Amino acid sequence: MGYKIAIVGATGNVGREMLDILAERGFPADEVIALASRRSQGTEVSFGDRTLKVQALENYDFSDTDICLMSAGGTISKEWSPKIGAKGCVVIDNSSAWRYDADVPLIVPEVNADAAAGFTKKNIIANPNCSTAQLVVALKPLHEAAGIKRVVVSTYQSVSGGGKEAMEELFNQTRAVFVNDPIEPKKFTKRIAFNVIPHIDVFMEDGYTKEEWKVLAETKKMLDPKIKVTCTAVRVPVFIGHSESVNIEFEREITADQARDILREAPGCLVIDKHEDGGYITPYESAGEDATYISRIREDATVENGLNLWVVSDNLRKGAALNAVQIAEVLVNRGLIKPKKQAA
Ligand code: 2RA
Repeated sequence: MGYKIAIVGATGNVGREMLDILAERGFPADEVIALASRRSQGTEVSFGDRTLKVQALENYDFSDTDICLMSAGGTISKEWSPKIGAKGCVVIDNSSAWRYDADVPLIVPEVNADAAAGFTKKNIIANPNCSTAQLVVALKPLHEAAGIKRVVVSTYQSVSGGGKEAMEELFNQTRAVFVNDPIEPKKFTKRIAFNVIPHIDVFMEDGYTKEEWKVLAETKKMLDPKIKVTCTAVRVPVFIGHSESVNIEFEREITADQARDILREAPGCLVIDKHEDGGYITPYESAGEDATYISRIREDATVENGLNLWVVSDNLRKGAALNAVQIAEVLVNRGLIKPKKQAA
């Protein structure tokens, strides 16, 4: 007997990707239910070679559902995750609503899969922000090898992180530039076509943005609270794939060659690092792929034990849907949950 899985936000960028990844990886599901707001009721979404009719979240009874993959934003998650959890269905939530709650594990399976067992307090597990997920996949094996003291991250985040409307805005503005139409930013605060915007999510009192704060808070929660992290998060005119320039200071000596060898063996990492034209990865090439790619591994001679990396991943996959499905796989493969139908 397999599991019954519900996807909340099934019509969105990440929801659709979740359905694709469940099908691709042959997740042991007997039934997959697509849910969204009443507005999307009746819409069709694909799941492998099947088509699912979207049902309204408000009318769905989670009593016999085992796992809910939720990607519907923080407000919906705040309201619905506790209700769904109370029905004995484990919510794996992609929003920031629960990530910093001490009773909710925040999980990247390559980094802290053991912590997933702590889901029982609220029946909720949080999926990290896209820019943090790929970062910690690359940092974890290096931290184990040489102890990370401080990380300076600059992100180059694709518009798909802002949803379907953000992707449409890049497309429409790019077209408008060529045909000389007026450009009116809607979703973004400034023009995104042929531009970059150093602002993602809301501003906080200290001048950092919430996106930048998430990178440090989540890295500390998942990897090590002692690591110092600072971040500048930037939106770039790329459809899919987040890139990060990462400068790391270690406790102990680690050479670029040693780091390359460690990352080559590390789960989830793929090193593409030839010192020649094109011997590195770009976000365009990461789209549709599962790996966290690491290129441009270099020693930073301006600090003691310093390294620079270029880290790229598909933000809709490792940064969201893939990581959520991998968390569900941890629950299943470690026997942390059993299908309700079998248990009855
Ligand atoms: C972004 N971090 O790229 C968001 C998506 N989770 O805007």
